[in-house]
Amino acid sequence: MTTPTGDVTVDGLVARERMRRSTTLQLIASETEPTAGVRAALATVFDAKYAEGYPGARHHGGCAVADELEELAVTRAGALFGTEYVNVQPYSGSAAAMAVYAAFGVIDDPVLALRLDHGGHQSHGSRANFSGRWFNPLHYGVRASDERIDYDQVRDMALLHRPRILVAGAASYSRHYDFALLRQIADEAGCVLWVDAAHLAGLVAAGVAPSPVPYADVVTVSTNKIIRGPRGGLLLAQQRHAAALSKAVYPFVQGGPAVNTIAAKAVAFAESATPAFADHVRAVVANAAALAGALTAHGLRIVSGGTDTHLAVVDVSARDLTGLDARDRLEAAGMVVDKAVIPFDTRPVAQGSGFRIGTPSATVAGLDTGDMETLAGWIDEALRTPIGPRHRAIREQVADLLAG
Ligand code: DSN
Repeated sequence: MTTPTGDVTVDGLVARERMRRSTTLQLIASETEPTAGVRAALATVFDAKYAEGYPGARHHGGCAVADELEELAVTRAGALFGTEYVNVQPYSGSAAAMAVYAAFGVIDDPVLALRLDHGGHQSHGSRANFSGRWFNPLHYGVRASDERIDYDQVRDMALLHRPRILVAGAASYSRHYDFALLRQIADEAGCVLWVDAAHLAGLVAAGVAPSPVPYADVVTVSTNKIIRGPRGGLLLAQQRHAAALSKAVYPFVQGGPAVNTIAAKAVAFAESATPAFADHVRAVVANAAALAGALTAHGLRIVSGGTDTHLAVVDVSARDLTGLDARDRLEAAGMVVDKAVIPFDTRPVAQGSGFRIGTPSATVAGLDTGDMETLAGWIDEALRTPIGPRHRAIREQVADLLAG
């Protein structure tokens, strides 16, 4: 329960959103629930503090406590991920991404990343994003045969185009990466290896996915996906890149950091180092595998045949549905997902032929692998018919499940 704002209109919207979140199932792969400690840290007096610069070298006065806080967050993140350089100031994963471009690239440099329609992210060279407008985007893809990254194509393109930055990491790719091979390719091509671990970082912190830290020049993280932290970003890098990255974050990309968010990140990093968090993440991954397996048993195709992570992309083209139709039918039945494109999709991005599911929020809500079988049945049923009474009935069953 949050403290009322005193603004009746805003409080009304907060109440409605709380009701929506507690009575429907959040299966959006990039969402989790911040912990109570994280939410408490966000609402502290640190939200008033200006602290442009870095500990010991601030533009503003009165930063001694803020310095201690930032150093604490840096130390905790360094220990959690085993990295030399940490920057806790990025406002978001996208702001951290922009700092990577600023630190390592100049306008028009070639940047090689996973195709957006194969699961990549808009900050990896979408023409609608600064990365595709100010840099020269080149894209590798997944193989048609197994929908896994085509590392031969990565190498061929890297050697042909000699990009400034090779990017790994994605928004909708459910398989582990071969970071050692990516490092080898980056060395052969003489480029920087940037791993966008926005989605992966929580899995890495819990030890359930390979860490990019030993291999990448720089790793970007979102602290609000599987990590149950505040909405924000994080940079991890080799020490030799410290000066370039620090200057890129502040003052090139950002002004004063959100000090209350840094407090919440410090809380989240400590919580993410506990055995309880590792157990939680193992349950997230087990739930994703169970849900993907149960959906397959209902005849739905999972892109790449399954998942190693917290997310999966479900192909609905055989049901003669678009991803948008699927999203709407599922939401009517109380299950909130994202529409998605599938590799080699023939439909426009605005519709797509699939939907993306993720299990972090459902796992926080207490659901287990047995519940995933139930969900798969509801998903299958909700996809079969246009929105109607059966969707409302499933929605009530979802609410009952969440009410425990
Ligand atoms: N919005 C995030 C996601 O849904 O994956 C990416 O930034």
